[in-house]
Amino acid sequence: DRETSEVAAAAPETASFCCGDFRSLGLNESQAMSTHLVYLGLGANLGDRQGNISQALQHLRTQMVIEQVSSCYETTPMGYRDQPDFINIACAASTALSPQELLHFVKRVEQRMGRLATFRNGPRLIDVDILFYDDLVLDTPELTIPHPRMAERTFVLAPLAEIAPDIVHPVLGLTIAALLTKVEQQANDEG
Ligand code: PH2
Ligand code: MG
Ligand code: MG
Repeated sequence: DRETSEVAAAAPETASFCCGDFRSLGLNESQAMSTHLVYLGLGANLGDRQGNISQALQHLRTQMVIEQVSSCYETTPMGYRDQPDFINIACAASTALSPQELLHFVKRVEQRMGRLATFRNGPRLIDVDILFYDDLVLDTPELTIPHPRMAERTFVLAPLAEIAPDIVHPVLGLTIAALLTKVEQQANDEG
């Protein structure tokens, strides 16, 4: 149209690098972008917990740029309680992997680090969970994004609130800071 051709005429060198055409190719904004901003939650409660977290971050760096890392939180186990305390962190990363590729990649990292299958919520050398993938909402038998239990989990929300308090959960419509306040109030109410 007129407006875009004027812009192109005014800046011919940059026009060829512009990605303004993606809609005509049938792509939405996120599909057209080559990288995606993802938030991951990491946890460890066996062995050298701190070392396992650092090692997992090193593995993750082979397929993503780690943009932000929270501090380490020592947390009491939720779900199944008769196990050692966890160290939990959250990180933000940019990656070109699709959601399914990312899931398979983090599973490979867990396996390469020697994680054995135990039971649901049981102890582990390392756990890497996908919390957010851009503002994608996905629900398949294999993968649910945002992480379906994150809003109940202080051990996820506290580290995440440190690096991304203002991002809005795309399903619940609340910020991470607000979700953390809520879960803390619930814990207080329950005594
Ligand atoms: N992970 C679980 C279950 N319970 N509790 C804490 N404190 N930290 C965790 O990472 C954790 C948990 C399932 O993945
Ligand atoms: Mg988990
Ligand atoms: Mg997991």
